[in-house]
Amino acid sequence: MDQPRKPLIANRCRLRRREFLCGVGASFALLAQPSRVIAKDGASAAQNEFRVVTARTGYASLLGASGPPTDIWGYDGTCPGPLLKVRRGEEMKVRLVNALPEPTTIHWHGLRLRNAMDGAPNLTQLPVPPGSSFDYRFTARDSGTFWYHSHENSSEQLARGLYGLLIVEEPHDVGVDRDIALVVDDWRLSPDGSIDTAFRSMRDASREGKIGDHFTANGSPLFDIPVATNERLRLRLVNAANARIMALRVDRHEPTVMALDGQPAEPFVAREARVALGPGNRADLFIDARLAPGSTSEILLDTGMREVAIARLVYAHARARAAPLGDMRPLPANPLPERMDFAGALKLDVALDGGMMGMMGPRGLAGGNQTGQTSKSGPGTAPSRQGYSGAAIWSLARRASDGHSARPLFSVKRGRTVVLAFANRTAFPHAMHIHGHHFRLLDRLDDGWKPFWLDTVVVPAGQTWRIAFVADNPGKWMLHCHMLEHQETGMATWFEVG
Ligand SMILES: [Cu+2]
Repeated sequence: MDQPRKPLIANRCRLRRREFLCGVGASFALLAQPSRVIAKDGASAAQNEFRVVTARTGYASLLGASGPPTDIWGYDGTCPGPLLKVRRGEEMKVRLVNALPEPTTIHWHGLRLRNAMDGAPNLTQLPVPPGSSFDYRFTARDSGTFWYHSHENSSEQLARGLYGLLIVEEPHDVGVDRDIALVVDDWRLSPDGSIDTAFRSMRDASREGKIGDHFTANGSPLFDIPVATNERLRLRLVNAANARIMALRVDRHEPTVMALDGQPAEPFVAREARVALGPGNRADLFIDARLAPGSTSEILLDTGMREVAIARLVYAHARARAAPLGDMRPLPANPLPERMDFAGALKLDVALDGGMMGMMGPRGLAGGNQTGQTSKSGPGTAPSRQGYSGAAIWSLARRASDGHSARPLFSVKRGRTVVLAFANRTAFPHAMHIHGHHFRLLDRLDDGWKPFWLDTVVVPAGQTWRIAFVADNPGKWMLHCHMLEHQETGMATWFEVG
């Protein structure tokens, strides 16, 4: 059996440790540190239990089978990366090996896991230098649709393909015939099919972020989903784009929204068969395939100018059964807080400012180093970055930060309810993402809330939206815009649950 190169956890170079302390501040001594990868034949039994995921260069057929392949960065060299699956309540053990030319981490988006495994660089762990590895190990508390992606130099590393799907399986069968995921992305490609490497553009960052015009689902320009008449399909949608809000429509079908951002919702029929997902958002749809055998139906992405097919439901020539299945039962609940104490809540106004038509001026980011990105923590130091590195274009609660500054936005005792009012005073929408917790979106006029949970919410320009959550997961958690160019130019902070 082929064994991947195994890291030796015990081997830590003293010199490099000293560099950590000098280079990025003594407080980071407390952060979990990566291990050096040592090429070695054979491995201990304990190491075998980890699923090794290597961040490396690879290829993807973004232009389809007939087009030239595109050089990407991907987990195990593929985009999306390998599908990771675990059953609820079980432990996930992933060893990230960094074979990239620059540092990286993995963030497990939407998972309410223990803080040290969250992958927030310089907040919960040191970035993993090239040639090193990091062991992620956590229990999956919630079943649902999640994804994992780089959280270091995110705007470039995600745009190059470093993301994948993570499914936490329900404790019992949910009554579908097929379970298909569509990880949707938009790419900016050069005419020869290669990824446009003009990352960190001030122009993109000060507007809606980097928007691509080449669309893929699961790395393919048109992904075919086989179905049969009267089957029930579970469709897991993930928006993996840097900045685009994906407005999707399933033609000639009536999808029911069963879960959002991994958490079961009170099922509801999607209006006009449309679902809009901000960057990072997921939706689980149940779709009864009611067209005639041999039919084909499209899943369309609305660019605002036109609709583009990104996938198709391709019907078999025979029926699966004589009639569709009966009622849809809600997905099994996850252990989320049942109530919130609004009277005793910490309430905070979080102003979102900056950007084009609200420009703050070119200041440096508060906290952290001025590049905000570049790790000095190991060999193969990241190449010098062009573009906006270190510039403050946006602010969150009147501070422009890279998300690991010395001071948290707030500190809260474990178990307290937190209400945040995101006041978007900019000319662009922002996808506000909170790590380690799911929140309720509050109604505009009263203290009711929407019948679903989210970990990322798109706050439209000029509007104030309030969210509430119980800060029940101890540690240091990022709160940032998931439009990655915004995140990297000021719209990021963190909070502490004690
Ligand atoms: Cu934003």
